[in-house]
Amino acid sequence: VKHPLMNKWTLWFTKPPSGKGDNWNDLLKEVITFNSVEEFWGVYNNIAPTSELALKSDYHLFKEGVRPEWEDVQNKHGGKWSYQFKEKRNVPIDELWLHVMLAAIGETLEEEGDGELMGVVVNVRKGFYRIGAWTRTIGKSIPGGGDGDVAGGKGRSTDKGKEVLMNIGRKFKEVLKLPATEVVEFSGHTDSAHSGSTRAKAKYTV
Ligand code: M7G
Repeated sequence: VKHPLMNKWTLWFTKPPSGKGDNWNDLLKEVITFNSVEEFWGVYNNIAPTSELALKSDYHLFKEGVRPEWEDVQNKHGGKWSYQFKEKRNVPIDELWLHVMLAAIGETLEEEGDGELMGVVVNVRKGFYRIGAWTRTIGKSIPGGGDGDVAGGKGRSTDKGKEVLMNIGRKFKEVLKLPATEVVEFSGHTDSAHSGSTRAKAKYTV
């Protein structure tokens, strides 16, 4: 018996660069797509844990049909909640990443019908791990996006849109078991793309 997931999910891997001239696209690899709990564990039990990955590796778990890139049509108006764990030795990163993946595929990061969560990602970097949750919007209606936000008009901030994002941020922080004193930041992908991920200005925090 297979226990179906609400969505199909695709695991992606970013290989560390092997030399110069490697661009983002050469390094990003699609691994496998699954849509049941059992298949998830089959995949999970057969891949290297995050703690054993080389620096500059990433895992991305995204809804099927969404590439884990800013440029994807479903991401280009969106952003991400993210948090950096700086004490790499003391962080149970494998457990944290597992819990984030389970929250994503179990659809507990957002409310049914939000359609905001695109995927989750873990980055292995010198000096830190970063876990992120990517959303389709930055709390605004998307121009021509047909998201039903008639009253808000094109691209205008809406309280409802922002509240959906804030709820995802709060849930994400809870899954990461962060104390209230820690801050999880949301930034839009266009800011990340223009200024480099680390310098993107936080738009919201929880
Ligand atoms: P990062 O992995 O988000 O963070 O971006 P880091 O700075 O902590 O390593 C690292 C670099 O990877 C970026 O500066 C881009 O060159 C490239 N990169 C990352 N992402 C998520 C994308 C993407 O979605 N599209 C493109 N074109 N490049 C990306």
